[in-house]
Parts: sequence; C-alpha cells; structure tokens
Amino acid sequence: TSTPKKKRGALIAIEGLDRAGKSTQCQLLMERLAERNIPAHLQKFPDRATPIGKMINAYLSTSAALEDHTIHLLFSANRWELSAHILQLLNDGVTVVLDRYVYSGIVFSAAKGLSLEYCRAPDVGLPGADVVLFLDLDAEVAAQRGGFGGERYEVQEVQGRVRGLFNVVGEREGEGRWRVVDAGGSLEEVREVVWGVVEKVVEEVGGKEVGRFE
Ligand code: ADP
Ligand code: FDM
Ligand code: MG
Repeated sequence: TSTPKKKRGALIAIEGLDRAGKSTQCQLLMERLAERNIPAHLQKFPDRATPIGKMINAYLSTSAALEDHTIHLLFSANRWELSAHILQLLNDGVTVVLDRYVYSGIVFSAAKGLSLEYCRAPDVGLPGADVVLFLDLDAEVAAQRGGFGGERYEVQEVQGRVRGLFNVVGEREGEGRWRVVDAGGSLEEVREVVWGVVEKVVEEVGGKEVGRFE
C-alpha cells in the first residue's frame, strides 16, 4: 500500500489599490494560518531583494528611468525567477500568500497605455492563483489613510485608471477565482471576510494540481 498523497498548498493572491490594506491583511492571514497549523509562506511582489528586484526598486523610487516594455518584462521576470520556489512550496503542502501578483503586473503597465493582451503575455504559464482577493477601496477613503509616499505610481490619476483596469482583468478571471472584498471595513471585518474565503480554498485545493496563469 502507498502512503496517501500529501495535500498541496493553496496559492492565494491579495490584490488591490495602494493603501487598500493588502500588506496588513497578508500579515493577519499569515497569523491566522499559523494559529490553524496550516504551513504558509508570504511572498511579496515585487520582491525587491533579488538583482532584478533591485532594478525594479530603483525604477519605483524614481532613481532610475526605464522604458515601459522594459520595466514590464522585469516585473514579470521577477515572478518567473521565484516561480520554481513557489511551485515547490505548494507541492510540499505549503500555502503561499502573495502580496500582489500578475494582476498588478498587468494593470499598472496597461495604465501607461500598453495593451492588456501584451501585458498579460509574459506571465502566461506562471503558477496560477487558486483565488484572488481583490481589496476594493474607494479612492477618497484610500486618500484618508495617509498621503502618497512619492513612489512612481503613487499619483491619483494613475490609481483611478488602475482601479478600472483591475475590474476588467477580474471579469476575465470570473467570479469563482476573483473575489471582490469591501476593503472599507475595519481591519477585523476585512480579516474575517478574507479568512472565510481562504479557509474553504485551502480545504478544497487538496487533490487538484497547481494551475497555470493563462
Ligand atoms: P497596501 O499594502 O494595500 O498599500 P497597507 O496594508 O500598507 O496597504 O495599509 C495602508 C494604511 O492603511 C496603513 O497605515 C494601515 O494601517 C491602514 N489600514 C489598513 N487596513 C485598514 C482598515 N481596514 N481600516 C483603516 N485603516 C487601514
Ligand atoms: N507593480 C507591482 C507593477 O507596476 N507591476 C507589477 O508587476 C507589480 C507586482 O509596483 F505601484 C507596482 C504596483 C505598485 C508598486 O508597490 C509596488 P508596493 O507598495 O511594494 O506593493
Ligand atoms: Mg503594501
């Protein structure tokens, strides 16, 4: 007799506008997963620690200028360079929580005028998120959460276009995968909505293979 196959981990993407509470909710989710003894790993994108990530950081902090396609491909390359590690974790039964993923990659570049079709192409084939929690927040409420930090896309005009594009991208993903979460509630309210979704997904992915972004 063979030992039962170990359940794989879930790939959970947290997306949303600036200051929607993504990083806060990722942290709260990691705590909840630990409480439930569910092994989990947090991966932030961009990962600014790698050599490619350092180039991205220079671009975002506006100390370097890069042509639009060039920086788009670097963001995607930053995901690809970590993809084997993410797959390994998932197959080892570790749930991976992503603070931004391909969806941010698509919409921020598309907001500059690159086509959606072009923007999604380099990410096709990456490990596919089992669920995307889109933290949706009114721009005015976001503005009340503190001023912009001065990074490249932290201007109202870009954020407005990005919000519309996130909705277009979400429609393509469909309601099964793309879950819109009202991010205007308290930390605890948002946390409980997020957990309600994640708990089920972690339970359900067990037997399924990791998908691919397409
Ligand atoms: P993001 O990673 O999406 O940019 P953060 O998690 O860094 O957002 O949160 C941005 C700011 O808003 C932080 O000061 C954080 O404490 C605050 N914040 C996060 N979630 C909420 C919430 N539900 N209600 C009020 N303030 C929040
Ligand atoms: N961003 C992030 C992109 O333009 N493309 C991407 O692929 C990713 C992952 O980088 F302005 C943008 C979105 C945001 C910035 O900010 C990252 P944070 O505060 O590190 O999430
Ligand atoms: Mg953040």
